[in-house]
Amino acid sequence: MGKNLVEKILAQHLIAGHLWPGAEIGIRIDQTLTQDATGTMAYLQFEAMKVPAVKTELSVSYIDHNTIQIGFENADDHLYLQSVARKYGIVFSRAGNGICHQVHLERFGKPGKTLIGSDSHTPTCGALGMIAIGAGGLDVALAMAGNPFYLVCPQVIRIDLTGKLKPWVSAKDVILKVLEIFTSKGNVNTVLEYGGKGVESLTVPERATITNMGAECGVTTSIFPSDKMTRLFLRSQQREKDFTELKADKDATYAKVVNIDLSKIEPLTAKPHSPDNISTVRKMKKIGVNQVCLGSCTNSSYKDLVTVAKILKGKTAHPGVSFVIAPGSRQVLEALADDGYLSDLIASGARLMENACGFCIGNSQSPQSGGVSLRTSNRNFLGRSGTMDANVYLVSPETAAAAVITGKFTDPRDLKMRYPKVTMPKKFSIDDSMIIRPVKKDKNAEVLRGPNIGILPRSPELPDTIHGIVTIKVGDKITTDHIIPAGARMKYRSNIPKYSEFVFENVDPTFAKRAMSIRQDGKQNIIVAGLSYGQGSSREHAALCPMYLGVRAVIAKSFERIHAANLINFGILPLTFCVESDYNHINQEDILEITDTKKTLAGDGKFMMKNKTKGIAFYVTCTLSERQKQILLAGGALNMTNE
Ligand code: MIC
Ligand code: SF4
Repeated sequence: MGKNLVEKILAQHLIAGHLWPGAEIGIRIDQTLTQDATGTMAYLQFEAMKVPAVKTELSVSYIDHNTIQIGFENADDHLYLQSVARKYGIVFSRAGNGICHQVHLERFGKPGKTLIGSDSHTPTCGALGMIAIGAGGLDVALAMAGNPFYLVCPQVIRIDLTGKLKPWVSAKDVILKVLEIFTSKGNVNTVLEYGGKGVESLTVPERATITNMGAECGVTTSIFPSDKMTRLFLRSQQREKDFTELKADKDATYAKVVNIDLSKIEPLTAKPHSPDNISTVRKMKKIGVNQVCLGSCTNSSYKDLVTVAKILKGKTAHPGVSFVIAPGSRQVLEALADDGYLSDLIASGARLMENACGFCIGNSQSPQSGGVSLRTSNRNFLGRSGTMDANVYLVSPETAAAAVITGKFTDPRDLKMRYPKVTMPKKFSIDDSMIIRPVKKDKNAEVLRGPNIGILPRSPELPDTIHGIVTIKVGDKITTDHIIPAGARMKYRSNIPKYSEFVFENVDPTFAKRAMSIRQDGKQNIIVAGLSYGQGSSREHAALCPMYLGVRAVIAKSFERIHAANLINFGILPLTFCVESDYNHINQEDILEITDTKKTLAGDGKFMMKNKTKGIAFYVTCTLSERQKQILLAGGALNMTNE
């Protein structure tokens, strides 16, 4: 029987388990990436493992998230990361070089390889035909130390693309269509494999927009075949030698096949406050727009920015619109400058930001109160922009450009101009001087720990009885942005006691104080949640900080993959309701109790949870592999490493 692309790459990397969808497998990891906001914890964890050097083929540490540097914290982090990279053989991409996913795609990704990254948009490199997966920092640290990466063997859904995109419709509209079909919940342990005739017309940067935002569906990753387009892209990056052709066998089988005719897709938008809240742009016609932000790791390639430059040439941004651009990488910015497009953008009134995450993570360019912001980024969660009552819509670069001109939501097909044709450079000018390669034999290099570099908190062993208070009860689709905000708070990523003060800040600002005082009284905290708990960012701080505040269990209707793994890594029990409606019988402040935790965990993982306040009981379950049980019993993965 033929194999699909995912099976082929996984089979070549399989170290533990069998490729049976639903079963746990361990795979060899060829490449890792980290960024500065998750990287400091990942490398503190890596240091604790006492391994002399990274054991992967390639590990890259990027500085791209916290580049605003208000106060000493971010700069301390950058120096720590640079010095750790030097000591342990890690490639270091300096601040100013670009967003990790864009740079990795340009300079390092290779068809057929495996990559894990401490960032949920790591699947971007699936555009090159690699298995690229987002993970918590601790899992990335373990992979750098030479351990396998464990995951549930995914089911593979094929997305069969036919037809060609019509003018003014682009890759962003394709992934918004996919989000409309799949939504942002219920897709864990699934890979989306793209195939069909329609794939042939999509360039690698366009494919990257699609694989990048597959993360919003909650899938393990997304992947495209490696074909002629991949070869052209790698050639333009002067690394054609990295090309290998890769495709599914003709008789490959899939869990499901979904057909999408590219020629039928219209300009789409994701409305506030979820990337799966899809509408056509045409329906949004009358809404006025205050801000347009172009960039982020989703849509900041040369093609995206040149398309906008061509649309805006000779025009000025509408007086009601603040127009912001963050190019994806230094390579993109240089090419824009060399080819004259940067001048067109500047002339149109664009406010040029650094080649970094910038506005996307809400640490700058927050919109006005109640403002409408159109962004080409990938997430529009409530408050993520830094303005709690702003309305953020996700759109394609074409729709963004149309709003810059008109000051309101406009279907770009109504601009009454010819759709600009963008030819990708045959060769980009390659300048890797902002990438520092490790020097051999620098084991004695000093690691620089400024005052912002904290210590690694540890979790105690799993207690035999959890007698806890429901410190918070939340609803469906709680994202890790809700659990621990980024934006202005992100500078505390390396200081867990401080960062923990902001857990659930935008949901219930009293949470952290209440949880801490419960912990100080020697009691435990429990979180109760609805469906799809832990969507979005991979930040392990959404587990680490609750752990620090004394959270020992989360009971939810369902969990998202990366967050569930992070909870286990930090010794927090991820429990699911056996009967979903039992969620309705718990209130905040109820006292819940489970006994014999160790025995039950080692057994079938089905716990009887007593609600002491209400005098009732219900069942919750924790379906785990043997390996995960051992981690939880030890109180977290770090307690099992050989420090
Ligand atoms: C995001 O887009 O939410 C982030 C910031 O890149 C996160 C990582 C982080 O929180 O540091 C992600 O996507 O994993
Ligand atoms: Fe950076 Fe935004 Fe991409 Fe996250 S989604 S890596 S914050 S650009």
